Amino acid sequence: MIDFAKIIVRAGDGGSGSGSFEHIKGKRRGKANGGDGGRGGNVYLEATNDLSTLEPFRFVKEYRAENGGSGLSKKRKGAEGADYTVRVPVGTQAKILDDRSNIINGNKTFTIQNLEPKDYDLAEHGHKVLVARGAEGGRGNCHLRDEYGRRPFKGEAGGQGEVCDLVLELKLIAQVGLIGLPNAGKSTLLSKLTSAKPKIADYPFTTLEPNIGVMDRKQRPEARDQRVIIADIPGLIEGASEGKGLGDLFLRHIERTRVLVHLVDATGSDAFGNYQTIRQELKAYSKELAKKREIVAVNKIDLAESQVIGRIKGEFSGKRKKVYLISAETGEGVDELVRGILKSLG
Ligand SMILES: Nc1nc2c(ncn2[C@@H]2O[C@H](COP(=O)(O)OP(=O)(O)OP(=O)(O)O)[C@@H](O)[C@H]2O)c(=O)[nH]1
Ligand SMILES: [Mg+2]
Repeated sequence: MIDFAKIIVRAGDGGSGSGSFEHIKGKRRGKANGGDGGRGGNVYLEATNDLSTLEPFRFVKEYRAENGGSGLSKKRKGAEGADYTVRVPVGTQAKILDDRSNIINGNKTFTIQNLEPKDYDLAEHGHKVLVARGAEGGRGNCHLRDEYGRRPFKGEAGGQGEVCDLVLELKLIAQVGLIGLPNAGKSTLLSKLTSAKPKIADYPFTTLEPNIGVMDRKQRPEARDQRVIIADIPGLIEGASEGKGLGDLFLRHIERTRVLVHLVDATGSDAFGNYQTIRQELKAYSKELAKKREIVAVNKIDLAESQVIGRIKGEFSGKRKKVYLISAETGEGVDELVRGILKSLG
């Protein structure tokens, strides 16, 4: 699931002012009557419930509003450029990149500093923000004088519309986050709980971007009328909170979840130690995240010896931690885990 996108937005340039003179029979030139150029259109971002990913922005990176029309004779103003509204999913945060906030073009500097704040939180359907302002049109020669006080032949050039780079970021608002070491079986579990079809493979870092699935009555009759959104993120490793591996890039996706399901691989050499490693990383990344309610599920019990499973269970219960024993592959124990998840969501 795409969660980041970088786009360029270009507001419309102002139309140029007209350089026009009245035609009067018998006279070489009448009064200057060139109208002003029209204003360039603005670019807006608008939050909508009709989109749920930033996927469309993978293909189209540039969005522009229309330029203003040139001024016309008889003091007629050029047409205003049409605005452009970029529709983004609700929950998108947009950031204007600093390094492009000043755009030098010729000897003019265009700033977007008057567009405060520079971070936008498009949290509700219909939220709309201005991200690039269209430029004013140039004045027509009926409004201009040269240094000798005469009307010039030409109108003024229009201004240049603002251009900026925007980073869009979508926080997936899932209620449940699946965490664990790479290869623990997170994606397998997601595919068991929801209709999502994430890539599953027997090597670490199969999941490179978060997957999201919806658990509803169709997949799990226990869910009845509840729809539970579950996020599967890339595996975490020691040092993840400092940027090792991939996981930390995606931890922010589970910051808003209500419950974490921590998957521990029963076939690993040190299941409890592995569990503690991930807990350390969570703590180092964010205290809030570490405080979140957590359900521990020991996975791949179909592969592990029952003695090993017993030992792992013992290690957790020694620390007063209840564990669910499951096989995401065969489905064993998954019903009970689902009930545990639903219960913890209240
Ligand atoms: N036998 C068995 N294999 C499992 C079980 N759960 C997952 N697997 C296998 O373990 C491997 C890793 O599973 P994934 O679901 O891709 O693991 P992941 O945690 O999403 O891994 P990353 O995305 O790399 O972090 C795959 O080959 C799965 O088929 C299980 O309960 N039993
Ligand atoms: Mg995975």
